[in-house]
Amino acid sequence: MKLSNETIQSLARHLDDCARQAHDTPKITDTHPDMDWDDAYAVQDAIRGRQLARGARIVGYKAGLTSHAKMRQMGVETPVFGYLVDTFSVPDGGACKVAELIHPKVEPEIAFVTKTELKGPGCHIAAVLAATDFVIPGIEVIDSRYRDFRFDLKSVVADNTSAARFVVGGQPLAVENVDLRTIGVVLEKNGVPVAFGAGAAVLGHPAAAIAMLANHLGARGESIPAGSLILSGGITEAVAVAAGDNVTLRVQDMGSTSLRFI
Ligand code: OOG
Ligand code: MG
Repeated sequence: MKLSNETIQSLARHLDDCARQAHDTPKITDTHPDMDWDDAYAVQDAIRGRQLARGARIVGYKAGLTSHAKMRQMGVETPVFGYLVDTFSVPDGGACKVAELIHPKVEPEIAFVTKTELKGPGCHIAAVLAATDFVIPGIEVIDSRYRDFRFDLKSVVADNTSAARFVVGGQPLAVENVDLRTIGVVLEKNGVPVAFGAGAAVLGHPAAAIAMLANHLGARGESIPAGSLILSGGITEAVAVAAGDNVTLRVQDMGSTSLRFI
């Protein structure tokens, strides 16, 4: 760790305030270029602590920057991990208030729900599939607190990987009944298909993102509890949205989920 606890707490307060007030900020590595990975995850943990102190509950985790489309769009080369709290959740078909966000974008994802604990190191795709209760379509609404979505990996980790809102819905599917590599996804904005892909866009197999997450948490002495919801990462580039937009994600054999921006 390169930063003092005081600096970590003050960066967490700053990013948390930006999210609550829908204000953007330059990326924090501009002022703290020596920040290391442990510092970045420590800032993320401190933001989580602030949210939990306000009454939020952890519901799961997310992997991000797991597809080449996303890595290319953001100019980075490795996945990152964050957490999900209940206050991010939008009901299927529900409304998401744009005024509470800075510059939201949507991502088509496959969400996993676990039935047993997953623990790294040594976690692999087969262990993830064995621990998965079902998969279900999920739209993640990301909203980087950084100006113009301009960040490096450490800044985005500190910012809980741009997590803001999510919706899941459609037909839950048991993983033994589906090849998640070839499953097709269509993201529609206002009835117009705007992004398409297949599951293999995420690290060759979306379950690989969950295994990476378990191994990442394992290195920190943490695990993924049974009953967790995990977003495996955007299959395509993220799509910007504005008030008035309706977004639907259709996933092969898994129905659809949607949300409205107001
Ligand atoms: C970082 C979060 C990326 C995903 O699914 O790739 C992410 C960002 O692009 O702002 O959630
Ligand atoms: Mg995402």
